[in-house]
Amino acid sequence: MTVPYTRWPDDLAARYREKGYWLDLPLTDILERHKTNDATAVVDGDLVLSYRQMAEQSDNLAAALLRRGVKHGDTALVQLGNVADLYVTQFALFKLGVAAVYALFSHQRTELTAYASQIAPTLLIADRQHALFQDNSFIDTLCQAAPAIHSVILRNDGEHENALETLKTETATGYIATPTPADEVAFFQLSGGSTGTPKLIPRTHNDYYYSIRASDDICLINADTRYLIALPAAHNFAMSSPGSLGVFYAGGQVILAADPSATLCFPLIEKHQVTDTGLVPPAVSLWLQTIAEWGSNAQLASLQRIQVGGAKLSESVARRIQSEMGCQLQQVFGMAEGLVNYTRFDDDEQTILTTQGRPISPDDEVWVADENGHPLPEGTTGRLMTRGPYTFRGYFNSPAHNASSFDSEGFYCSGDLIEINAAGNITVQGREKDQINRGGEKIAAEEIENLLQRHPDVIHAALVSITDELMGEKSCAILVVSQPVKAVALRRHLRDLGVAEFKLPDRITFVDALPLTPVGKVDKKLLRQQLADQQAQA
Ligand code: OOB
Repeated sequence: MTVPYTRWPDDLAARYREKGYWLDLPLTDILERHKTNDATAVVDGDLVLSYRQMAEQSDNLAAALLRRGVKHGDTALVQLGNVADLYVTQFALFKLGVAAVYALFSHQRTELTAYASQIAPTLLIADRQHALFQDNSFIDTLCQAAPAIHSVILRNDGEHENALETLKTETATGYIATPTPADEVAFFQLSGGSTGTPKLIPRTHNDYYYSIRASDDICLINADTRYLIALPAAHNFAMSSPGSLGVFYAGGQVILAADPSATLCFPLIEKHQVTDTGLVPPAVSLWLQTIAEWGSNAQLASLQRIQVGGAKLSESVARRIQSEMGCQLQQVFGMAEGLVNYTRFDDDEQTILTTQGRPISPDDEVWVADENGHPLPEGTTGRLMTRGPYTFRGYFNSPAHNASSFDSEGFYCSGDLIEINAAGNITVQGREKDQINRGGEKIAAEEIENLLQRHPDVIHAALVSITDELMGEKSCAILVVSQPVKAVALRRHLRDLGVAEFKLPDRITFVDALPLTPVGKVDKKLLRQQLADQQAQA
């Protein structure tokens, strides 16, 4: 059985093949190219894996899963942090032809349950080190929500016969990979979302592989690259822009860090002579602050380039990167749905400092629409519309949401407000989607509003962004309640429901009634304005 997804129309698919974007190769090819290479592929603390070892371990794992009843065409839910096992697992599942959701390590019950109930996985791979999997109670709940799960493989599960460590060492004799066809779903990316339930993005081998190869060219990735992954490794930025898969394609080295803190990353950069990394803007600010406090950037001497994306980088921070960190800046404006824009290293300084770059592909069609979907002239701000050889054509199993996210020609409306200059470079000016971008971590307002409204004392809830110097944006919940309730109790309520910590409101305020627009929707623009006014007065 293949995983259903919305395909590209035949004429576009033919063009993408003709132009050499789609090679009809599965993503397993990335590792296949290097399977006899003894060079280091991943450094994960004291663990160092060569390409050959990664190829062997992923074969072992694939064969062991097959013996446990996992089949080609199945789906899987995987939650692993920034560990080499994530990549071993990913290649094993590509080899088996199992389409997985790679949940972020910060995800909790709500997110995992939502993903599992959408894809009905047969396989769950998780880590005993995650609080949710310390005992079996959540596994039982998850299996109720997703009864097709028949195999549960846990990392750090001692000597258990179904421990990930056990499966990786069960030798695979004569294992032959059976990836899904290159124009089928390879795995699911996670949408930042703007709706009540987190949406899944089917990515095919063909489209993803193209974005990886093309990113490598633009980002100057080669066998000498030593790339530090300090953002969540399962996020699209860290996986493919150029991310781990880009580095593996080129035969370079991935160095893993559990988080982007300077105290953790600076010594890793020095020890492993890291040349490249990708960060979100708040991490850049913290790195700059550390350099200023220590009065030295000596530990970063090997770092040649830094990519910054996920949220808007301010020009003032951008200006400090070259001089204070001693490396070149590349801005990255991407989305898990597909389209990725980069500034190029040979762009003029103004472009690198003040724009979010231009698309990867000559066949990325990007234009700016007004609120009625009509094209706007160059240099005006409006809605980003795009389609292309690696931009998806529909969320998994979401016909209603797809109907409003795409126009009749298959252009995806990302919800970003952008401007495109004469040279084709994009500047992100704002956002129309109901989402908070908390330093690169995305919060769908509706998801949290729904959870807040499940508290017995909450009558109405609105979640909006407030500006924050470090994070860019933080979240504020504005509530109408039936009786006084403490902010701590509301946060506890959200934690009890099991939602990622970064989605908890940073601020909670109470009002008698939420302001409404003339059509009767909550007037979030007014709420944001009122909060900004309050902030200005404080
Ligand atoms: C990346 O992917 P997602 O899916 O977590 O978030 C996409 C959204 C964009 O629609 C935009 O609203 C925002 O994140 N965004 C930026 C930005 N990069 C992403 N907003 C302003 N400036 C930027 N440079 O965030 C992502 C995926 C691949 C590569 C890089 C980032």
